[in-house]
Amino acid sequence: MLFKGMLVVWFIFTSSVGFAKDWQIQMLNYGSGTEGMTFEPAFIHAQLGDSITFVPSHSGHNVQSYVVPEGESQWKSALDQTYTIQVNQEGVHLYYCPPHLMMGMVGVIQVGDAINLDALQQKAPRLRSKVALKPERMDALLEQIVTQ
Ligand SMILES: [Cu+2]
Repeated sequence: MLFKGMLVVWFIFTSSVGFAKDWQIQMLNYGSGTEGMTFEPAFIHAQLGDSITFVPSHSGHNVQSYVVPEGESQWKSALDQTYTIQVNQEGVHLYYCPPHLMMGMVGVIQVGDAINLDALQQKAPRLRSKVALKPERMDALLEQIVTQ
């Protein structure tokens, strides 16, 4: 009887949580590759309801959205603070670290399908124009967006 009850509890727990994933993105002065000032991972493909936490593993960083999916609010963290967003709209988030935008500290979160590609393609060049060092890093991130 006790075992059966535990199964019911397990079922309710897993179905209500719905396997939403908690992602972690490190904010780093140097990544695992050769790049300095980077989010790691800088591209993630999340699903609706997932949480994404930015971790200030190195100091001097924060994170701010530049493009968000339609219906989603713009978001911004405080310097050197852990910051979590939950993604509840489909589309692509393009974000950056304000102190290091010039050095190409930019990231992309795709949520489900990339249904806001038009808005993204319209706005991304303005952000890219502020990247002085290796803007092709940002291009490579945008190329990872999965389209149908
Ligand atoms: Cu930074």
